[in-house]
Amino acid sequence: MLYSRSSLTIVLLAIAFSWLVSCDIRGTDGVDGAGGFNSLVRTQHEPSGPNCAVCGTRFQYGLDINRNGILDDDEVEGTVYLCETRDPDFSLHIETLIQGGGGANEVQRVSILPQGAAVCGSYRLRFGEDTHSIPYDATAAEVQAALQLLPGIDMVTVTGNALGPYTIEFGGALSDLNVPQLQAHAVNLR
Ligand SMILES: [Ca+2]
Ligand SMILES: [Ca+2]
Repeated sequence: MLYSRSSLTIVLLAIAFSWLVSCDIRGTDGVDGAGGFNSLVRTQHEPSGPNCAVCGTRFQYGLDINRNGILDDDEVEGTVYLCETRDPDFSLHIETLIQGGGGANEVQRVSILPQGAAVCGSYRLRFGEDTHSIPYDATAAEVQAALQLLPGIDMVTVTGNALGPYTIEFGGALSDLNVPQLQAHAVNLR
């Protein structure tokens, strides 16, 4: 995460303090009462969109009016977004491990660099046409499914962990062929 634990704590304390002050101000309505309700904060991953350009974390806070230990939607008093702002220095590195032909299937490897650091975003792989957007933490099976949707690929075998690197062996109609190297496209990772 971009935000260190200490700065995050400061932000949350600031939220809690300003919220408590506002509670005091309207406290004369008597509804909340001196017995008080527990204040709760809930966090959620915020995807790319109008609130965060790429992604981030959504913090919502409020009083547990119905005392169920959960901050329900109708108990939310306010929302704060902490958005990822790291420099877009991620890239896809694609290399050919085994050149296909002469009895060998082509094997290529796709790595997200710096490895293991991405926290959100997506990319596309191009082989004649672009795949749909592949999430930064796609499993090998998801990468394989995305590639096999392309008209130029009927079968590939993808292995590797989520976050990569992914090893891709071309099979099916592309068995034993020297195929073009995959290309990275629309890389939008953080
Ligand atoms: Ca509740
Ligand atoms: Ca090749």
